[in-house]
Amino acid sequence: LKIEESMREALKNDDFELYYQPQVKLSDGSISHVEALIRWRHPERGLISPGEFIPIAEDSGLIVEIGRWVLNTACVQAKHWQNTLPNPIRVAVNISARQFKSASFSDEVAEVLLRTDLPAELLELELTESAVMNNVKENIIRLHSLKSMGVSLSVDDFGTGYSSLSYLKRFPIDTLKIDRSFIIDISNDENDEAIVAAILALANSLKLNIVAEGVETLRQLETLKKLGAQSILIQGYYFHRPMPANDCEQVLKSAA
Ligand code: G
Ligand code: G
Ligand code: MN
Ligand code: NA
Repeated sequence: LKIEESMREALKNDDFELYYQPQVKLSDGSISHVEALIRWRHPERGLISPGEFIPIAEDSGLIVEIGRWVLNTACVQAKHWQNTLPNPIRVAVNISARQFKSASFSDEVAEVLLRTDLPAELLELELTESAVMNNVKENIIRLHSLKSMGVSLSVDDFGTGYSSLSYLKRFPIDTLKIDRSFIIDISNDENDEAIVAAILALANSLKLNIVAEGVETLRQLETLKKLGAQSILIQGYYFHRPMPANDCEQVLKSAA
């Protein structure tokens, strides 16, 4: 309960912050996508990673409020970049299962786009594979209602859940994010390489975009290139770590 109270305090005191991690196009090094990642700047404990507090926020329901703050902050930032950068930058926001399931979620998305005057194409919503694959019938309706506003939809942590491939075809999604666990050993483990190759083939035939997450080394990058994955986006420490908005803006400016 203690941590729950301090999360409420943090919302009031503006102690949360969004970091941004660029996604780099493998073929030409350009950047037109970034993922927003929440951080908690705790007055005593310093920077706390979301892995520590998001699960607690989910259990307590506070994720709905935190999620609203994240969505609003990311849209304000995306609007700022639309006004100040020469190329369009799409900002991806993580949506927890609980947020996605709440009845008012798509209204909230519509409202924040209107209020921040952000074109819907500049917002991407990242849903985890497990969130999307529960209650498939309901989710297809939810996803269509979001999609009809013009936002992009991506499936986070792809490959870790139990995606039914036949459902995948019926979901109006744009992007699969290959989970980091398949990338870590991709250059040493033939099985991981085969799995990634299969995901690439699947994405290709379903006309989905791909983001490879957690690319840390040149070897991993070379293996992805070898698999013919020129059109994919690379998100990982090899290129950029998540960073504060101002630092990210400098990266976006120099990549433009
Ligand atoms: O940035 P980092 O690797 O520490 O993030 C850890 C986890 O926290 C990731 O699974 C990420 O999806 C999740 N996460 C980061 N930011 C947000 C957010 O704004 N909302 C939600 N729901 N999850 C987030
Ligand atoms: O689950 P989700 O994909 O939303 O979370 C992405 C998380 O992965 C972020 O917390 C981010 O900090 C982390 N991340 C991004 N790139 C790398 C990387 O190259 N290596 C590692 N270990 N983590 C990464
Ligand atoms: Mn994510
Ligand atoms: Na992920």
